[in-house]
Amino acid sequence: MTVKAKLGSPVFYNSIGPNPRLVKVFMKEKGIKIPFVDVDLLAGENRQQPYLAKNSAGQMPCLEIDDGVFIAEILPICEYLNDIFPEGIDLFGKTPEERAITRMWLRRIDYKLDNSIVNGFRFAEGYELFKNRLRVMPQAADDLKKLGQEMTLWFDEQMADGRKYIAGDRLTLADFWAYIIFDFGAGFGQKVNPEAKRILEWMDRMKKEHHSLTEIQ
Ligand SMILES: N[C@@H](CCC(=O)N[C@@H](CS)C(=O)NCC(=O)O)C(=O)O
Repeated sequence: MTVKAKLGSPVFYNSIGPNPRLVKVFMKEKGIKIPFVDVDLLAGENRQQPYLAKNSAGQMPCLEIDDGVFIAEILPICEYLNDIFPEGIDLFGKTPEERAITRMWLRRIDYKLDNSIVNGFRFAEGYELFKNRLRVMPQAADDLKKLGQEMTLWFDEQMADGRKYIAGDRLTLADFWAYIIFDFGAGFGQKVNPEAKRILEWMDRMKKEHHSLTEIQ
């Protein structure tokens, strides 16, 4: 009996947005098929009951495990799915060292790119949508967007050693997460820094090699 059969199928609480997109892309890359429940983020369903009882942080996505346990935060969600569906492409790494390196880059993407690019959006173009959900700081938006551009260059410099991917020579979840954040920013007026030539080349390659990134928006 596989672990999957023992636990039954998890359920994915889905919406628009870069965080749910990463989990959907991850599932597509791994060939994981589980039931989805759509939550209307634009209408704020994620900030009300009954969703809040599943994820008290009120954000999307979350994953329900069949014994009534809910997991939020995209990294633990992907790691959990990876553990129970170990077949297919490996986007974390085979050894403790490889997995730690993958997580290191995922954290760097969260802190250096997501925080600046996504909050730059929330505090400007996303202001009306977010003003009653979060502390929005419109006065910080331009600086966050500039920081996003600087951080893009930092990631570009990391690739100066000739690495093929964000975390080195292995394709990892970090590639998909960074791509999705850059793509999100570009969709809302934060074009990828044109000086970040290596990042632009890598994005082009990712898009050509991984159709999940164009199929799943
Ligand atoms: N740290 C969270 C971030 C989740 C997040 O920011 N989700 C966005 C969608 S991409 C969201 O729920 N936005 C609507 C809201 O905050 O009301 C994770 O890893 O899942």
